[in-house]
Amino acid sequence: VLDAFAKVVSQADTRGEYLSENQVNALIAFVKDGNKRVDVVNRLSSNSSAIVTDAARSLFSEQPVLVAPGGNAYTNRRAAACLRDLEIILRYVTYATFTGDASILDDRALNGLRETYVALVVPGASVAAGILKLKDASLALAADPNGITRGDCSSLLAEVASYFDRAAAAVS
Ligand code: PEB
Repeated sequence: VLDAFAKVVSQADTRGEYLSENQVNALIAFVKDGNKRVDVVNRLSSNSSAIVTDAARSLFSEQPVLVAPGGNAYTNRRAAACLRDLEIILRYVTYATFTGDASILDDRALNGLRETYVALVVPGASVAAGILKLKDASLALAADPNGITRGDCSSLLAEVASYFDRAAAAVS
């Protein structure tokens, strides 16, 4: 598991070089925007159950076959597994957002996930649709200017979006 600092250090070490000025400047920007990053993580974490249940409800209403008899999320046990999966993805996205690096998401959640779903006959495209619903709700929450000093969060929000896109691409 890497973070924004460890990643740059390990890349420099592989080349046997000092950190470049560009790399140092990128890390200074990372530190300067640290409060925004932590605020976004807090918002997503403290609203996680609403984000997840809304995403699942919306997915099931768009794709009712999932919860109809014979559907992959049919029976309470499977519907619960589906909610749990979305919760896990959201949690790892918050970790990646916090560390500023996708490696924890890749290594601990996405690696082998497609194969797991194929083996379980879980429809990957539907999981991806659910993840994109998590993304939309999360970005709306993260960008909500209420109760917070306004600032430019565009690059941070693009980064958060990229973690959801990465997760959706990994299963679809
Ligand atoms: C991944 N999901 C399921 C299983 C595993 C995962 C390992 C099998 C074991 C179990 O049921 O607990 N676990 C999950 C994950 C990590 C992990 C992401 C990462 C660290 O450890 N079914 C649908 C929807 C979708 C869904 C489209 C969006 O129709 C999910 C939710 N996942 C789903 C379902 C099951 C499952 C298991 C329904 C149960 C399948 C079954 O038992 O038949």
